[in-house]
Amino acid sequence: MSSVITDDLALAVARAPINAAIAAARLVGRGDERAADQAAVDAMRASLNALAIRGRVVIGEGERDEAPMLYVGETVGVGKGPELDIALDPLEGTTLAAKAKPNALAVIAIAPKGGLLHAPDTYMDKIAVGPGYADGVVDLDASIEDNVKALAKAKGVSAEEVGVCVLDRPRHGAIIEALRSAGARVHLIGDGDIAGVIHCTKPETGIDMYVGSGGAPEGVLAAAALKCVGGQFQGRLVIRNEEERARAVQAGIEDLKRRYDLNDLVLGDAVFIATGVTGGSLLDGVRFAGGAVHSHTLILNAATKAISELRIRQPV
Ligand code: VTB
Repeated sequence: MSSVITDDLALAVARAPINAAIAAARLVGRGDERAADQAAVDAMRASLNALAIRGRVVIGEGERDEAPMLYVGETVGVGKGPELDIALDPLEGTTLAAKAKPNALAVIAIAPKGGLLHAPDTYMDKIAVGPGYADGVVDLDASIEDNVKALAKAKGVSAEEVGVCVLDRPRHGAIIEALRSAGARVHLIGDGDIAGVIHCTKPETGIDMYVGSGGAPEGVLAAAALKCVGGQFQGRLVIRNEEERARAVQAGIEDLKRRYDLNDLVLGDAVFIATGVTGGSLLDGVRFAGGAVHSHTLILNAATKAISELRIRQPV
């Protein structure tokens, strides 16, 4: 049976991140993270509800009691059409948008029903590399030094030519130190580790590997992107207290210490779509000019292997 995940469906779904990005872009640089996020959520929800899909949010804005819109379990779409799992982050990098810093994105991934891990809202330890390496070239449980060495060897370069992206957080102090003493170049980002992971697939960014802990939901979204363009991703939930344990159990996670590979997070076909809110190394940001709004969107389809970029100029 052919996949329900067609390029036409991907194009239709793209309206959701595009509209979310445009809505959030009006609030870029205003220092109001909440307002920018809410605008993106409202626009994404309205767009999804206009689509001929039977969608279920598996990664969203939070659990039902804490998020009135796009909560986990919410159904979206007109109630006809393919049954889909939806993972979304209407504004990935709320702080980036509020401060007008690069790489704020509106992001969504879709898969046939049951195709995406329902990741709880906890941290996840992550490691990722781009395509073209033997399976298991890096390992979440190996030392930073061994991973840098293995990657350098596989790439045929010295460790000094390995670039690694890490979220700039005090909790990553030891990782950053170990990376530098192994010889690697460390690219620190303030926020947005979905973009951080995708950077590994783009040699021009100088980034070969992503390591560190970030949101588990963002881990599934990043894995969906890698599923489409190739690359490797491993992750493990970080459970720090009872509340997080309860959240994971509620999400249906049985083995809290499980190490997830790409294919455990995204089981089969998937589409990943991101629209730039602020411009950056992956996408241009939304721009208002001459009575029009310009947007830039990346659509990756694992089912058809199509990689599309959409530039839309539409009246404001
Ligand atoms: C992570 C990361 C996201 O926020 O969730 C991070 O995955 C939050 O980390 O991409 P801290 O709790 O350490 O601030 C992002 O960077 C942006 O949503």
